[in-house]
Amino acid sequence: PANDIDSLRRPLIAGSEKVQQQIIPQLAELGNEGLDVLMEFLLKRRENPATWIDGKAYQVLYNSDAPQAKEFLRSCFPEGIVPLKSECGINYNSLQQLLAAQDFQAADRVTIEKMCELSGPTAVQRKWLYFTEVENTSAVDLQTINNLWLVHSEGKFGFSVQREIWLSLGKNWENFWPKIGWKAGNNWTRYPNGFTWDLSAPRGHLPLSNQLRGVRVFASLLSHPAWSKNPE
Ligand code: UYC
Repeated sequence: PANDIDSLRRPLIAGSEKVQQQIIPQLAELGNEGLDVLMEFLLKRRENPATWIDGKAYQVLYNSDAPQAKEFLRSCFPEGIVPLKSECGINYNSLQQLLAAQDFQAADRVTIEKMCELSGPTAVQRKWLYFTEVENTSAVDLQTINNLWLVHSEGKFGFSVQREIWLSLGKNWENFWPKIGWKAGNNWTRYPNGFTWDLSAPRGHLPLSNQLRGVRVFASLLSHPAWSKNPE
């Protein structure tokens, strides 16, 4: 295995994203020595904002039973690899943990809850949002939620991904919904079991926004200044 490790270590550090993506699961299969390489990799990159490649490496360690991996994460990344910044005193640990575990369905529920928390107690009670509340939502908090989704989904899921697709289709909802798997022909995808709760879903499939009360809330979210400003 020493040979295998050496032949994987270099391309993990210097290779393209595509190469890195292939190497991470190979290292995961090599036991403790593979985990050591992933830990070294994460530490080396920790000065830079986390990408979905960091997410992949982190998830291997997070989902491993190895005591050394648990101890490493506890001491070096106790809150994960995305800074859980909030202007509203909101705790994003549960969302971080569900996404690290790739439990996208539970993460989607928590995302809806956190969005309501961000708008205050009346929205929490109501369990859904007015578009005016979304317009006034903290950009810092939206970026935190979005970064968690991006980093833990190979860059496939998140509001910014949905925004990019929506803009590329000239904000045409009838083209947008089928593109992200929310509608097929005349049929809305049924909540929750019609949706695809893993990475085989189309880009932009998650997180969900209920369209029952119209598109205005989702339009506000996708138009929020958070997505055109640089991260703070
Ligand atoms: N649901 O169909 N949705 C719910 C979606 C629609 C409906 C929740 C998404 C169309 C009802 C989430 C789509 C529609 C409820 C989503 C979708 C509809 C409900 C839970 C594809 C009928 C029960 C959170 C666009 C034609 C609750 C929440 C209620 C729930 C998401 C029906 C996350 C992306 C137009 C009856 N749907 N929703 O908001 O509000 O309750 O009555 O979008």
